[in-house]
Amino acid sequence: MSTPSAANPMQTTPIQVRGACPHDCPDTCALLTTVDEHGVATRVQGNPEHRHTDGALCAKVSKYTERSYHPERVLTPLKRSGPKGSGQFTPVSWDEALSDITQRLQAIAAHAPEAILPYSYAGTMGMVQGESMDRRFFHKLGASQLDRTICASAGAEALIQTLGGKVGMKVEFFAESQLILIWGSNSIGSNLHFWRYAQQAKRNGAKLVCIDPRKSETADKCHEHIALRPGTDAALALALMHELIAHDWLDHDYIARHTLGWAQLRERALQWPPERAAEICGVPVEQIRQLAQDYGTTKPAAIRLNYGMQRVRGGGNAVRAVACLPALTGAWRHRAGGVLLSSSGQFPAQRGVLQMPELMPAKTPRTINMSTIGDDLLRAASPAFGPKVEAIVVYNSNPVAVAPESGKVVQGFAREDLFTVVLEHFRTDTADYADYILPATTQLEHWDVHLSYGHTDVVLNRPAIAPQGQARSNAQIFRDLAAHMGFTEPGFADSDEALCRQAFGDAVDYALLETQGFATLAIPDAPFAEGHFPTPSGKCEFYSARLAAQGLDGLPDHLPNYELQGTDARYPLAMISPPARNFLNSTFVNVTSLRNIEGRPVLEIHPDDAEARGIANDAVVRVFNDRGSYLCHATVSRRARPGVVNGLGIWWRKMGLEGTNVNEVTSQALTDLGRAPTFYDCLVQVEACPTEVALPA
Ligand SMILES: Nc1nc2c(c(=O)[nH]1)N[C@H]1C(S)=C(S)[C@@H](COP(=O)(O)OP(=O)(O)OC[C@H]3O[C@@H](n4cnc5c(=O)[nH]c(N)nc54)[C@H](O)[C@@H]3O)O[C@H]1N2
Ligand SMILES: Nc1nc2c(c(=O)[nH]1)N[C@H]1C(S)=C(S)[C@@H](COP(=O)(O)OP(=O)(O)OC[C@H]3O[C@@H](n4cnc5c(=O)[nH]c(N)nc54)[C@H](O)[C@@H]3O)O[C@H]1N2
Ligand SMILES: [Mo]
Repeated sequence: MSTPSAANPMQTTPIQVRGACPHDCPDTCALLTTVDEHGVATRVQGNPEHRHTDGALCAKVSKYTERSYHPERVLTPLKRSGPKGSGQFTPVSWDEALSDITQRLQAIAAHAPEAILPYSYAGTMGMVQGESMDRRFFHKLGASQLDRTICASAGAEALIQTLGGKVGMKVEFFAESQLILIWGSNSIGSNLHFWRYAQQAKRNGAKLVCIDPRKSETADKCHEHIALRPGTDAALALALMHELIAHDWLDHDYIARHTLGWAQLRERALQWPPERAAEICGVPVEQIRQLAQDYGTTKPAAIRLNYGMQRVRGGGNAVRAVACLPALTGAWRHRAGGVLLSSSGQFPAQRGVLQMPELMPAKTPRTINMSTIGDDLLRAASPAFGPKVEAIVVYNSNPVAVAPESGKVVQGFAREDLFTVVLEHFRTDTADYADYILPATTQLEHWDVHLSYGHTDVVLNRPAIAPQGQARSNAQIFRDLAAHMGFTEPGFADSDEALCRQAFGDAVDYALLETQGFATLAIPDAPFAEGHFPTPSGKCEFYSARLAAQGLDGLPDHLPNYELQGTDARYPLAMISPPARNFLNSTFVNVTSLRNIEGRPVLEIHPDDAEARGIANDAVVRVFNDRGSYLCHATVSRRARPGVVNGLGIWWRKMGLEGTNVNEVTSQALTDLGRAPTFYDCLVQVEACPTEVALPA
């Protein structure tokens, strides 16, 4: 006999519910969750009907039930009962938590609403649980605005200046390319469904080239690996242009009709003979010449450009330089040619409807950059900064683990006079500093709708199971807070499902989303075959008058790292900190089966650099600079290039050695464009650890 499930009282047999993967990943997979007759989710699979997901999920999301039913889920509101950061909490009722939070926020708003700061990123990429009722709430409150720069804004700004928006090739057509440059991406780990198309191309004879300082798992599977120094991609791209010009591998007709600033770019590129770039990039000049020949003579040629190159001082310029390449060779003429960094600008999202900026006070509140939260939480009131931050409401993010220069971030969150509310699934490093932790639902338990930054389909997420314990969706929590505050605008009454419908309005067929689970946007296969770039000129802008008007270089150039190797004898090693494959930023670190695969926090170091420091494989090492120091285990490996160490991230601090992680040493300096962080522009020293190490409990 079967009993009806909790999510669906009519259900008496196992069912499959269509959903969307919420994680910060370009793939935005369509999910199928099997729910048994007791309302328990027993399995999460990829939807085989969705062409990009193709029935396959990554290792992480295959474990989604393990994460959702994790014994350490926060299932009731919790109030701090010990010192800040101690992680001591007592369960309280929703009513007590909401009433007290309301009073605290009202008291601050009475003198300085901008002293309240929301802090969120893409823990869920859902438009409803990530950027709807929360924004309405903070707009009405008059809180500070948050500049959400921690991941992608350097590249986004570069694309906007060059191509006119976050637009590019359709991911499926990589399968038809004859040459694919995978530039700054470990796609096997972070963009699996693109990688499947690249594999198809490889089987059809395409050449795959990986451009990455680290010999990543993706580099292992490509025909060629160009292991350049971190932060030197613009130099490489300019040398490629030099060779395209020198050998006349140019599409003169395309350049004449669909580009702007060719004469200026040509002059700039001619200053970059391959020898000059080889010196800067630290790669053989022959490798650059060969790459130029491959790119100049293979058709169709495609570039999967990604975030690896952006996390340095010149990250924006590097993206600008690479984004110019397909217009020089006319690669855009073919649907399997061009470049893809992000597809998210192609979606007709109705952000104004969802977020209601009209609720903001007449004087627009200040904006605080999330990437400098370490400094900003420690800043005193001043005419330039405005009021000191007195309250922070964190959701969909774990800043204590992921933001740069964590020593300062921790100091800020530890302030006794900072009122902190964290909406979470788990007691993360950030939640440990909360005054209140509010239990949030997971993707299996709430409604949402998703765009993607790696394909061009909208995906709907229906709840598969009832909320666990007393968990509420983010949107519900902000609706509840609005009610306690006495906000009466009708926008505060919209249900989560109503918000799903508002996200794209009539621009997407909602009935199709309901029946099929996803809907494909109508976009031409080769969007820029005839130009029509969404820039002011309608052309690919090699020269950006908009940048020049801001007093910046109108042309892309190579900007050396802030922390340039060889300039500080104390810190001779460049450190990059790309993600570990089985984590997603700091998400999944507490999922035992995935953590067991990663083992423990590691620093990959080249055998020569290890030997010079007397560091044996697996030894505990201290990684340090003037900002801080952290401990981890050395992996002596040729995955690291000489002079560069790879600190794989992003571990929860409390699960690392001595309660630290890689962001102890990263800096708060910002990129050339887009005000983004420079995680991979970081000099360190590494030493075998002389002392006994405190291991996590
Ligand atoms: N499994 C997994 N998937 C993820 C994530 C995750 O944490 N884990 N994170 C998600 C998020 S938030 C994002 S933003 C995307 C990121 O997705 P991608 O941008 O594809 O990033 P990664 O896979 O981290 O690959 C970055 C690669 O760039 C290399 N790199 C570092 N510095 C440089 C440089 O100066 N130049 C070049 N050319 N390469 C460099 C690194 O060694 C690394 O292999 O992935 C998403 N998907
Ligand atoms: N050193 C170094 N640091 C980095 C990076 C790097 O490469 N190197 N990468 C950077 C990048 S690309 C990014 S995008 C950032 C990412 O940083 P974050 O955006 O902070 O991402 P996560 O660490 O995954 O934390 C997301 C949190 O959101 C929570 N969450 C998920 N869904 C929900 C929900 O529905 N409701 C609520 N309330 N919470 C939810 C999860 O439990 C998780 O704790 O980190 C950056 N930090
Ligand atoms: Mo990211």
